[in-house]
Amino acid sequence: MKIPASLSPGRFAAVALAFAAVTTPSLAQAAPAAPADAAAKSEARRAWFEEARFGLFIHWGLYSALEGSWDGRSMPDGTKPNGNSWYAEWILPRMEVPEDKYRAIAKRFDPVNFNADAFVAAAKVSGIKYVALTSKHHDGFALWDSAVSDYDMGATPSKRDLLGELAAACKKHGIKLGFYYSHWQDWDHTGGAKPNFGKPWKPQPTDAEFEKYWKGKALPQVAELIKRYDPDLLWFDTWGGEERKQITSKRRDELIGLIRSLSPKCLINGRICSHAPGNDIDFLEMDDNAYPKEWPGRPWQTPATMQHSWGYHATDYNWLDAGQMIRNLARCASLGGNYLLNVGPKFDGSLPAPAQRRFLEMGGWMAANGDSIRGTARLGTAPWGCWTRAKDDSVRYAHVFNWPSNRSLPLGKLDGKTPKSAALLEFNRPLELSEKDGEWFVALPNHAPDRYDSVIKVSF
Ligand code: JFZ
Repeated sequence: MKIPASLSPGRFAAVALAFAAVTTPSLAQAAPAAPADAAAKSEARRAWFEEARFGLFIHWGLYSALEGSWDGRSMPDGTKPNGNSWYAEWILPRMEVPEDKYRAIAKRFDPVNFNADAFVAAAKVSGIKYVALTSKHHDGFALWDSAVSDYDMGATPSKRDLLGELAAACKKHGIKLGFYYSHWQDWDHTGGAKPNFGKPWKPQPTDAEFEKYWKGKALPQVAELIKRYDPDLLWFDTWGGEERKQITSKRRDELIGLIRSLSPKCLINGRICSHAPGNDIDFLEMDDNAYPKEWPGRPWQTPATMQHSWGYHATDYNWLDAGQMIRNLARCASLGGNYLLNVGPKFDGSLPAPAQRRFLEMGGWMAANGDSIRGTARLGTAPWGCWTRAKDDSVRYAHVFNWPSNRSLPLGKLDGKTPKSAALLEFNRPLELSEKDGEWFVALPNHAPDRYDSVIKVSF
């Protein structure tokens, strides 16, 4: 809710202070950090992130109530000019839901089945080490009680501090805390960017309008998130250079400057400005479900869905199986990247059964093979799968997706290193190594012991 300054001096001061940090001349004129300095700081800040390799994305908001359907029609809906998408969190503009009806969902947002502790515990089983929850998605609704907006958790019956509950659960379970914040698209505020549809749904803001939104909502809300919840990561969203007009390098640096001034530890993703992320982000964010073919030259992450939709969609049956996710995770690790796997909780806060099951399945594999993912460094792809390795290269992990029918796994030249032993990681059973013309081979059992990714540990 919006709070007049006179009623809540503490809160207002906090926001005003954060705000002053980006507007005071001294800071605005300060030279940007030298790239080398910024790089060293980022390296220290993101150590946990690179160690983790695996995180959980959570898309949850008012859209979750509609479950991908409106007025008897489900997304994707070819009869609507902009309805041809599975993304249930886009239901408002794509299915042309009347705005008053969409906004009214807030009045019945009472997530009685959201138990942050149980939720985090269930997700943690999978092996994830951090979460990123949509604190505000494109629709503009803040999932916490914001001092600069009435379109927020404060307008719901329970007024629960969901972000605080999640923060406490993460702390308890040793999981790092992240928030997605839609800083560019805001469909509720006149000044927020709007979808770039063939048939416009709402006009784009003028620059003056965007500036009003930027200073009056986006920057203060980001400051609130940091001051109230002390996140380890902020996840911003722009794509395809479409943000060019509104998210200029100046505004990008203003937002980064605000975050850096309030929190030395908070990581920032590259989608803060897709056309020019600059040197002061902490990692690149790939396109949705997009995997690079080689190391992009910086730390990176792929945001991935379990279905097509990010927000809960009741009739999106396009679930990946756990095996596909396990391979995606291994592929990311093999190229030095992270896998941010999404779940869309139901409107009542509960975890959909198919997601719960996949957490368990991935966790089963991770319990046996986690050493080949967590804390590893990149080593690239292989004809039969991919490679990861211990940071000191004392151990290499062959992730075998395609089991050779001749029972001999070609390891290649191993950079001229001589392996001491090889073993199936899960079974800790030795396998025979042999060498021919400088190339190494492992003798395999008849059948792949894991139908998704059998890991062979090669020690030096
Ligand atoms: C964006 C959001 O619009 C979407 O709702 C979700 O939050 C997702 C994680 O991010 O969607 C995108 C962003 C970038 C691309 C595609 C969808 N892209 O560049 O391919």
